[in-house]
Amino acid sequence: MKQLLVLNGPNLNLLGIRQPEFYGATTLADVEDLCRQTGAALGAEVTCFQSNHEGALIDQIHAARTTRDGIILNAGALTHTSIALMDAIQSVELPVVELHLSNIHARESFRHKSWIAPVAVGQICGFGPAGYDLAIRALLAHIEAAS
Ligand code: DHK
Repeated sequence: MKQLLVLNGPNLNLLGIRQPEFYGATTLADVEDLCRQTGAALGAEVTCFQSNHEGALIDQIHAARTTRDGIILNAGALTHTSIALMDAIQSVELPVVELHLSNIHARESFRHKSWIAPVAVGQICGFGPAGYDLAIRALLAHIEAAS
């Protein structure tokens, strides 16, 4: 059974409350349930983790190196600033799908830059919580094709 990690970064614990015009009304708990259900339907085990702290996310990426087959990462605003997260992804050599609820390319210009994109398999953005379902499917297809 494939093991996937869904990592959510800063402020995503406030999903459902925070700026619903961008991030929707679905809570993080509901998003994580959706991820686990999609994974189970596709024969994968999904583990979820959220932190507001860059180092905690990096620790999770490092730990995933020997325990997971791939990562879905919504790094929140760290997407646009964190070379450390980019380096962590490059260091573990796991496939990563970059995920955003909102369409970052249709928002402020500072959100157009992603430090995750160059080290990700691909990016899914703009589809709200359904993006997590798409990301799990895309990641599993990538892992299957690579094996
Ligand atoms: C989430 C955030 O918190 C923002 O900082 C990003 C991303 C976009 C999202 O759409 O999920 O710019």
